[in-house]
Amino acid sequence: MNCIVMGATMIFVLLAISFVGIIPSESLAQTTNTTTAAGSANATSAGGGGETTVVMPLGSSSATGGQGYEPPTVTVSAGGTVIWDNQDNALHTATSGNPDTATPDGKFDTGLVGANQQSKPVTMPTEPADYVYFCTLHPFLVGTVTVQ
Ligand SMILES: [Cu+2]
Repeated sequence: MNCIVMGATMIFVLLAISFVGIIPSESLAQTTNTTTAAGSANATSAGGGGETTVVMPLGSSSATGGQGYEPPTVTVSAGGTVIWDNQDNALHTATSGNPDTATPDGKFDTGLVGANQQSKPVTMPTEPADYVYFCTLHPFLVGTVTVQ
């Protein structure tokens, strides 16, 4: 009788171990999907005058990947805020300044945004203008915030 109980326990333990092995990868995949869906929703609502979100897409750390800030240009009202949503697997920034010389001008800066992280809402200047920004780690990534 004890042997049967022991056997049944062993089977449960083995089943539990195999489930633990399976579940994390599934939850990771779900988390990634959820993040992507949320990012798309934010990008869509930006056009409607809500929160303005710019995505740093997966692959944008590659100079030849052709992935840049999405959308590359956003328009906000004076003093409005923008959130950068890093969906890439590398660190990025959105730093105002001259991308040709990779020189920040101090108008705004997300600081480093980790992979699959969002920046804090970054307050834009109040003076209407086109503000060019770039990634300090990948200066080939260039975007524009138009303040109107
Ligand atoms: Cu970058």
